[in-house]
Amino acid sequence: MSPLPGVVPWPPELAERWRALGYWRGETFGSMLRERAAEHPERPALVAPAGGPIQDTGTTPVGSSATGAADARWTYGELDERADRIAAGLRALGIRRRDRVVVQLGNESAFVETVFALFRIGALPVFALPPHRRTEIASFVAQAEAVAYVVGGPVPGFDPRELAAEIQAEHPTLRHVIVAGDATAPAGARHPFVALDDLRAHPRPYSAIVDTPHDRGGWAPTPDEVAFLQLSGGSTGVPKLIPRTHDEYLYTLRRSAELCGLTPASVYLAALPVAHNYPLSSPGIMGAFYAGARAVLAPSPDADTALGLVARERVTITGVVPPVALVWLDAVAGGTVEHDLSSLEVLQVGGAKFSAEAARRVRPTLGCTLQQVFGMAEGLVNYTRLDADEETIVTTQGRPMAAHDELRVLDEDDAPVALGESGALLTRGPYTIQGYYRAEEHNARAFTPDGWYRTGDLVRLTPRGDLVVEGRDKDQINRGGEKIAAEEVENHLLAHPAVHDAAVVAMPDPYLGERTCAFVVLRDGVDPPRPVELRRFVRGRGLADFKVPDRVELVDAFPRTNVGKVSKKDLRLLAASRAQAPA
Ligand code: AMP
Ligand code: DBH
Repeated sequence: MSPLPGVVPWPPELAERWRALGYWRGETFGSMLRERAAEHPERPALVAPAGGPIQDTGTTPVGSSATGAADARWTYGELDERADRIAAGLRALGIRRRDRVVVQLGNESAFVETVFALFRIGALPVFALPPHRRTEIASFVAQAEAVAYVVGGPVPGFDPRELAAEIQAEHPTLRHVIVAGDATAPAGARHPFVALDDLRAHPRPYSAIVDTPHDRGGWAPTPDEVAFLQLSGGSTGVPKLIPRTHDEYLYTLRRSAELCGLTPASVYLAALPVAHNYPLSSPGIMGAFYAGARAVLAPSPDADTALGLVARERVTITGVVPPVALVWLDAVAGGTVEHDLSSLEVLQVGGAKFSAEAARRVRPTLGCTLQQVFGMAEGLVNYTRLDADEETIVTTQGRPMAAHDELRVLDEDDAPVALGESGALLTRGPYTIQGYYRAEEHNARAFTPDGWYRTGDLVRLTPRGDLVVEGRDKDQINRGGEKIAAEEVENHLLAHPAVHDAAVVAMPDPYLGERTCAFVVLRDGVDPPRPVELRRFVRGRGLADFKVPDRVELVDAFPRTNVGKVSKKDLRLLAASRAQAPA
């Protein structure tokens, strides 16, 4: 089959190389789950809370703890059967191979069965995150020309069904809204909504319609096809979509499972929203399934909920972002939560830089091994090795997982820095993408002509080949692991009638690492809005809450560089000096 339009295909000689070297083994998600279910149908695959997820937590902890008992307990056989029924239901709706489907579900069992169903029919999930709102979802639907949008039930302050009806009214490609829960459509909705329960009740499983995982009739995807579209944290106006193929992504699961020490006896706890690349694949729930292990979905990363699940489910490994790790360390050290953590072997921390100081507390406080993870949805993932010495574990962000991951550390003129010096990281290898989806112009900047991806991260390499993340040269804020493109927020501020210019930068935060500070120049002669009104205005534009500027500063003009550009460097210094002052 010809490649999906808008996807930069792997050059054939490289694809051949990754196959010859054994990275790509001709697996698909559909065949993987089918094989596991055939090998050990009775083995537990998934534990998920009955009450559904607490939405809108982003990747940072919420104050309250969840009460939902973990109810769904599915074996591999059951998961496979459920995915198969839903796949048949999706097909009966008319959803076809290569169709794009925006999935916005939290840490609930519906996420897992739905994405496996989509994989099985070769439709591509677009992995929206729970905090995303109108502008993000509309942009994903438009970029992907999505035919369906899968949502969960309402949460306090947000009914995704209302959003779905609104989006559907504006996007004619969006034929179906599928609800994991009560599928009553709001009054005035263009079409009736479909309940996931009804899809699951399909009389014939998909495998009865289509028999082989790689069937010749073109009903199931081949390993070289794009399996899904992941989101980029981005540095541009709207998040870019990242096409990942079955073959290369399944390699990342296989290798991650190995480097994270997964065995069939392992229990992985997803404490962050599972749609994110990290809890999905590093090793994440998908790595756990690959290894025939068990995945547990936590409805929230707060210490009591997540650590309570560690104790109850005998969790062996989990992955969090630095602020969550800090909360857990403090909760355990301070005795505010007292759960039995003796099963926990590995705590992964990644998504943003974890300070060496905090890293040193992990083993003595939690009694487990720390694994730092420096990854990106575009591909490259680095892990500290579980058997590395403690100093390497606490002071580096690991080394690439594949022997054939190539790294370059370059200065501002794209010349290699001296070994050990800090510079911009470029990479290519057996699972790093060749380009974003439908983004020709952006790809020309983000990739070199010979296929290197410019990560936008500033790193240095230690003499032993480990990476230390030193900063960033992309215009992005990393708010405790949640990435915010400055330009995206600036565009929303510029839409305010009183705003003449806006510049968004990071300001240091002891807990999140960074928060956002928006500097705003007002138009002459306007009635000046208060900072809080500008924040409210941005929120009212319908975007994820974590993107609303934490602080807004009104200034008369921006500092400029020699060539007259806004000096974000100076603004960051200014933001840092004001970070202590009351907002
Ligand atoms: P994304 O491209 O949205 O998937 O985000 C990936 C980015 O997150 C990387 O390019 C880094 O900027 C950041 N990141 C991920 N893990 C780490 C880490 N352990 N330390 C520092 N930054 C990280
Ligand atoms: O931040 C990330 O995107 C990330 C972090 C750790 C990631 O994509 C991953 C591991 O796979």
